[in-house]
Amino acid sequence: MKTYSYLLNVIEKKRAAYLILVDPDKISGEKLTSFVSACTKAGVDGFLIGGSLLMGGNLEAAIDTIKKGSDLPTIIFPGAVHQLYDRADAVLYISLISGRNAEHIIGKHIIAAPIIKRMELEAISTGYMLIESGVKTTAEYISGSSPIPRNKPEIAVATALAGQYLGMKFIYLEGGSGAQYSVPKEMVSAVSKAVDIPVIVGGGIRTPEEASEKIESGAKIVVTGNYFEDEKNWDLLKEFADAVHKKN
Ligand code: 1GP
Repeated sequence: MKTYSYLLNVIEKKRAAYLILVDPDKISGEKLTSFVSACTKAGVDGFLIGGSLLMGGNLEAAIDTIKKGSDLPTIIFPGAVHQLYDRADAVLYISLISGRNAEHIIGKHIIAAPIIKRMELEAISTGYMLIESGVKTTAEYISGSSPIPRNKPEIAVATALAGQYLGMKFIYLEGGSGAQYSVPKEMVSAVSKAVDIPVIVGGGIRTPEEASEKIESGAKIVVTGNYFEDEKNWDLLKEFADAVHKKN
């Protein structure tokens, strides 16, 4: 449980962790090398790699590139069973507990389990919850499941508690990549208060203030992806990392 312990340690030492989602369809090669270096200098705590849909991107090459440029953990964020690679440090073993599509709750996991075992990958069991975010996101469409309404924190609380009681190590509140609105702070707060396991929040976070607001509401890990696909925004990496880490 090296990567899981590492994340708990970051949360303890820095108040929260900041992870960057790398979509291999959107960035690769030299641009990824420069991005990894910018992230490392800015104080990012690790990388998630993957996506709901990989068109032409190469997950393995992206992980190799990140590992060449940084010692930060590479954690697969799998959109499908074929998104597994033995050189990664860990895989978020995500079960879509907000949905009712058995394939995404347990089906794909059974196919992936022997592969994960063979690869000796660290699997971090994560209760993944899609939250309504203004637009239909790729994650929602591909998974064929409806998100939890954003004005129903009680549904999110009950679902997250179920995840905890099933033994999950993290709860991931997901607005979906490119979400119009990020997960509401009231929901982050209600879920974080109800569960004892760390809450991850991602999707549609575009400012350091928004990142910090999630942490102040009780989240322990913030993830951003889209915003840094535009190189012009890289200057703000440190501001995001500081906003996540800073003590009040
Ligand atoms: C990770 O899907 C998110 O949880 C990333 O979302 O690309 O909107 O930052 P963005």
